[in-house]
Amino acid sequence: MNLSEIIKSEYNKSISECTNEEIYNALLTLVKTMAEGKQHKNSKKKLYYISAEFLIGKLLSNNLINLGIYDDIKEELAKNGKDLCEIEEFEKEPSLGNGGLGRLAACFLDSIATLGLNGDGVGLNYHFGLFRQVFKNNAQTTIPDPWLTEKSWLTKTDVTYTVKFRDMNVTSRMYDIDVTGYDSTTNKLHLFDIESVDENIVEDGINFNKEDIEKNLTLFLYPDDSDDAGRILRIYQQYFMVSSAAQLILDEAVEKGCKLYDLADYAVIQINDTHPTMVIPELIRLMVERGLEMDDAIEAVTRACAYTNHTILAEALEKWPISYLKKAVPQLIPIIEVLDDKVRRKYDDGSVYIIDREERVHMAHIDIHYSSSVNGVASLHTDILKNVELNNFYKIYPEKFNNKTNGITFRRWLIHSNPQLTELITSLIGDGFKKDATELEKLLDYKDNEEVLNKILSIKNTKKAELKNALMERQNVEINENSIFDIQIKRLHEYKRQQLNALYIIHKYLEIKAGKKPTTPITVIFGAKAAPAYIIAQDIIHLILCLQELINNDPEVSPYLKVVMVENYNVTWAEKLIPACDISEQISLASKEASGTGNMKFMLNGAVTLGTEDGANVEIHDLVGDDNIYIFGDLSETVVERYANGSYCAAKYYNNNPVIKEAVDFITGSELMSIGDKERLERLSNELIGKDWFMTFPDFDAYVKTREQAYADYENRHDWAKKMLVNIAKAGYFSSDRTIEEYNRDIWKLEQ
Ligand code: T68
Repeated sequence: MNLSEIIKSEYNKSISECTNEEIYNALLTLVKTMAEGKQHKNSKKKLYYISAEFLIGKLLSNNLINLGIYDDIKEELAKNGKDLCEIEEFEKEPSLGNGGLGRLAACFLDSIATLGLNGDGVGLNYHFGLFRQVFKNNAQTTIPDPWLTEKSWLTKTDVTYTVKFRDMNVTSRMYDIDVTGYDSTTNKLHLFDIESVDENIVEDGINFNKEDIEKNLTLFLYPDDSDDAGRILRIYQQYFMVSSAAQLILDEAVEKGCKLYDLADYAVIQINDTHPTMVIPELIRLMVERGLEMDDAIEAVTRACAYTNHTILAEALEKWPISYLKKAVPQLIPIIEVLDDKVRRKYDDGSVYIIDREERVHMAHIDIHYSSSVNGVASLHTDILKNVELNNFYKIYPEKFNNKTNGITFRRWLIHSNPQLTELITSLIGDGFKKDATELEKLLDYKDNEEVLNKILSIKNTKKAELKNALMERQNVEINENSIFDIQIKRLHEYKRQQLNALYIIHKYLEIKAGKKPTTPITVIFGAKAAPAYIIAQDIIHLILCLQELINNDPEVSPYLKVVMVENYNVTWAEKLIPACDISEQISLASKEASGTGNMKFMLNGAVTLGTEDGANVEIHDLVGDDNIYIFGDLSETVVERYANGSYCAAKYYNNNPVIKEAVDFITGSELMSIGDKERLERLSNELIGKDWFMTFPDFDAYVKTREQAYADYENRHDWAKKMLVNIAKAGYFSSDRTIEEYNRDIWKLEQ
């Protein structure tokens, strides 16, 4: 059936007579029907990508593009006086993820389906996702972000499992979302849920009774874990996810004739960071329950599992006290003890044990000992894992360690979010790049073509104007589309150093006040959510919002400098911000950002990176060369060394560098104090002067100098357009199709 037939049968109307909501619903039916017809034929071996997060974004356009009907539908709707963009507004964006890790999982699903691989995602059906961010009194507040509507991409299935906890059994049910490949087969994203969840238990903001597990289990992603109840709830969630996954995996394999010991011939399980780690002991437990010897079960599971590490930050590596696990899932303790015991018998280095002296279980250690692959997500990150952070493990298992530099799906981050640039590229080099992204390099032939360079600039201007309108419409903020758009969008974390950007803004504000005006005005845009329990991150948001108020209302400064923080930054915002960006801020402290994927999306859309030699920035730098990127700051070796010898003293920089002192003092000066919250601003200032754990001060001068250089170079638009073109042309390497081909070649080995 085509769209008008569906509309006829569902509503007995013609397209032009329908409301946008009715058309949206009909498009859901159309896509689901078409996707169903392209189900993967389900070959012997299957990948299960288990992740606590899938930051999928809105799906309508993406599905229409991947099914090859986007243009036709848009045209058909237009003929009937309907606008696809307006219809898209009906779709709620599910916030089933937090940041890069979750978005990566979504890009990977797109590429897995596109490459025709047999692989599904497995996660949880959070009713309220992460949270919705609302700014009040220049601070972040949080409210639930419901996304489940009566008609949606989610399909309830008949698949149910019993998941056993210490104090209760619950029934998990599988809900499916189709994952359409681009001009290819359809896979599934399986999201598990329980029926007893009660959305009404949420009181003010996002608070709820954390102990009422049957009612709260799948309410939120990352419920506040600053107290015991919150931490135990996370264990309940994780186990609920992996026990459901493990039962699904075993059932599907057995149905295909698998003998449990041969699981690895039927299933490969990619563990996305440590949140799904309990799948290892759970699979072992289930296999033993079904009659396998413990040692055989351990071998079988080890062969089938693979682990991806996304961070070297110690505080992000999960360690669960045994006492917590006992409260929720005591059945796993004997298995974990066996796994630990085997390690202890073989190695006397306590740093590789699973259970430490304080009776905590190191989840990553389970993954490394009992998986057959351990990968980092960018080449620098993997080197740091091998040589520093996980060196003790690397010495034991050199063959397990491998790098898989992250990637992004060009279907969403170019074709969907920047149709104008897509059209220009297609007109120049054909559309081969949509399937083989390295073909973008053909654009280099146009590096000196005046007409092409002008078109690239003009598309950038169009996207900037679109963003200006969106900001006016959604936030009632006016920006100048002829200013430089300098953008930093990512989770709020001290290591990502939004505070360094804020210090630059203060410095610039003071310069303008003193009469030194920038040639082209500058608009600095932020988007970031901060974990509710992460106080300093909230303080940084507060500082940025106060700067926004101060600067934008200062008639002396605002014609030259503006600051905008978008509210509730999400995938939909990213799709508008990235194509409009001139300068992409990737300024994490070297060694701390595992990879970054925003950096890739920006370069693909012709933004030039201002960044440190960190994560995938290093690879971007190698690809585009010195002339097409702005690199500053200390190298990761220096940083690692400085941490190791404990030599860093922030106060010395503060006292000896008047420019730093002036900017930091401004945080607690009268202008900001009259707008902001004394406690927050003072705490932030003290944190910087007393600690500055992520070393913003040592990089400050170089950052200012390099940023000024980028702004100066921007004045020569012709040369700037060349930099844009080189960035676009070299972005092909960062297609997630390449990343997934590598995962499959080295780890999954699925038939294509
Ligand atoms: C990100 N990690 C990395 N983690 O920071 C980023 N972690 O460099 C990388 O590009 C991306 O993963 C994909 O590999 C995350 O997003 C989390 O969100 C997270 C959440 C809870 C606990 C630990």
